[in-house]
Amino acid sequence: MPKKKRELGDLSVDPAVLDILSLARKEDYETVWDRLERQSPHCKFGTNGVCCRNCIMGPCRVTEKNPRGVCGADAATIVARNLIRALAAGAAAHSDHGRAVAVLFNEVARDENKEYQISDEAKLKAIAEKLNIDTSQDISSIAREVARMALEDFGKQDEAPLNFLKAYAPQKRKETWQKVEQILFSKTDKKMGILPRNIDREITECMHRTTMGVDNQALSILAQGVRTALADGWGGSLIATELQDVLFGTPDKKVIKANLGVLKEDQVNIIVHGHEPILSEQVVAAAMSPEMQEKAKQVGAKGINVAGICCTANEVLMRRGVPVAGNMIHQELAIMTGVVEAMVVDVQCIFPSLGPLAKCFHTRFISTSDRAAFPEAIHVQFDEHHAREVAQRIVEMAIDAYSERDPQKVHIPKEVEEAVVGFSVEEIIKILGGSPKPLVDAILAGKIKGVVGIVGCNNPKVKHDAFHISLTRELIKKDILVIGTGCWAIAAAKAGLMKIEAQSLAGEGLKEVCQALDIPPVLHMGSCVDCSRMLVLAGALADYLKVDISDLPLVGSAPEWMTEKAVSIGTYFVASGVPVHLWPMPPIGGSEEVVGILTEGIKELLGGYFFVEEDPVKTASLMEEIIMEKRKSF
Ligand code: XCC
Ligand code: SF4
Repeated sequence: MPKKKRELGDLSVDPAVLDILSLARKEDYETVWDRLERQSPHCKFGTNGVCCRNCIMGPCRVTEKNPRGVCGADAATIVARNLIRALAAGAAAHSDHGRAVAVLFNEVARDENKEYQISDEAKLKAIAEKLNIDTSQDISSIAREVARMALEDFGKQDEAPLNFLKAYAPQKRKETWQKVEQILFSKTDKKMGILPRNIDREITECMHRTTMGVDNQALSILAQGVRTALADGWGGSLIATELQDVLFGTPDKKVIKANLGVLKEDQVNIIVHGHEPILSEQVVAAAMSPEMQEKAKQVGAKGINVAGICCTANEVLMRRGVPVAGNMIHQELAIMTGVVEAMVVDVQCIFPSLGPLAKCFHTRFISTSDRAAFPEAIHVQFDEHHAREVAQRIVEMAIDAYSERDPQKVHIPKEVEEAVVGFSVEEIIKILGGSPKPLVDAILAGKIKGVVGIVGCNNPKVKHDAFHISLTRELIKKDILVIGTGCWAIAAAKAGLMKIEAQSLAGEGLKEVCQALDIPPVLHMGSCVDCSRMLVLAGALADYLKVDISDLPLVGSAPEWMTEKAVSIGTYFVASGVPVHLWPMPPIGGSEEVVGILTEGIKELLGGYFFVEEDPVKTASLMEEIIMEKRKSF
């Protein structure tokens, strides 16, 4: 007997999603929700983090009755090891993205790649200044020096902290990290470094420590997790963001369109999905070229329409104003509209279900990265040295597919919203008139009580976008400015919370500030790697006030998280001094010790900590309490 399906209305708050979902049920297209249902109920050992597969004496599952694995590892060890393995994978994803950008940037700086160029010299100089590089040299010498310091952070073998962390983290926070290392050493007699030395090394060390018979104490294991997360936030992700800005331009304020309604019935539709703008920038440029537009007309289309999904969407909407078709959950639904000629992907958050699904349509599902293969995909190998040529080939494949579109299968939801996006730190400071002072003043005067940064994913276990949107609405009502990235940002854009008109949903104080600055009360700061922009903003406020980040009325949240990357992001915010809310509960419930460290113990040391709450309204109240408490000493 097949299980009873969840009611449509329980799956998402987005009418475009519900529209396509009822079509999917009618046509029997399989979705992420169907597969979730078949995987439920989930294994309890996995959910609580107490299943260990780290050696072949196991797999071991510890319980109260059976508290040790074959090697003798207890629940705390197993839970902590599993957690930092996930964290390391997340940090690896962000940082491998950062590496690709750094390697390309180095080639561009050395004139070894003519397909890309330095687009933002002002940003390059600003980065160089932070890194203490002489900016009176010519641009390519500055670029080479910046590239060297970025690449060094992936490969240096000394014990000094990362170049980028030293250059970007606020003074007081760096002192805090050093102090924490000393406290941990004096309390435990064991060195427990938390300042990252080399991005790859910290990830490798996570793997080393968590293999059978190495690090078997929760605190020690979690300290390495903190170090790895910091290597991501103030290292790999930050390098990705900063060097992408130099190559492709620093985002500025612009208006975009969001939701599945951005797809066009009379045009060739190309969806770029994944994470790295190195590919998507070129696809967008090729599609916009007069030559390709002309080719599209020859097959009877009015033109070529590029739209994004996931963080690739966030990258190209922030810099190019490209419309966004949706967040993570939309990837299968977009193909079901029947009008997607090509779905072009690189890495991360791409369902392997897309290949077989695309086969039900004329859609070309095109993989491009040498790091990622998918069943039933057409692989077009991307190559930075022939980027334009490859991008053009991809666009041509989409144009070819147009004539195979089946009009019977066309179903485009009408939903489209407008959003004001593009809030890089540089743009925010520019809007503030050149210094963080007006924002700080508004916070001091209580017009803005504090700032909450929301990040992260969609997870079909949680009603799609529901938590994102109600939490955001509750916060702005309470005069709390909301900033964020990733699939949250796309949710907020689709819900109209990033329109100027959304000012009317804000409390009186926040509304007044937003009106004066002509900004929405909810700010899109970019993709997941751009969470580094939030760190930089927090650092700028802290340095301006000569306080630590943990003194500021800031809170973070990942309310519909699912990826390992979110574990790393949450942890680097906590380690940078920010309390972070999570929902769903991470897989740590099997160890009270680990839960205790991450929700309490870590607070005394680093100022940040995790808390879990299922209800958006309660979450907003908890955040307000934290903010009001911080304001007392502020
Ligand atoms: Fe992936 Fe970055 Fe999560 Fe969206 S938010 S589901 S990680 S695309 Ni980062
Ligand atoms: Fe079991 Fe220990 Fe091996 Fe893990 S490392 S599978 S707990 S024996």
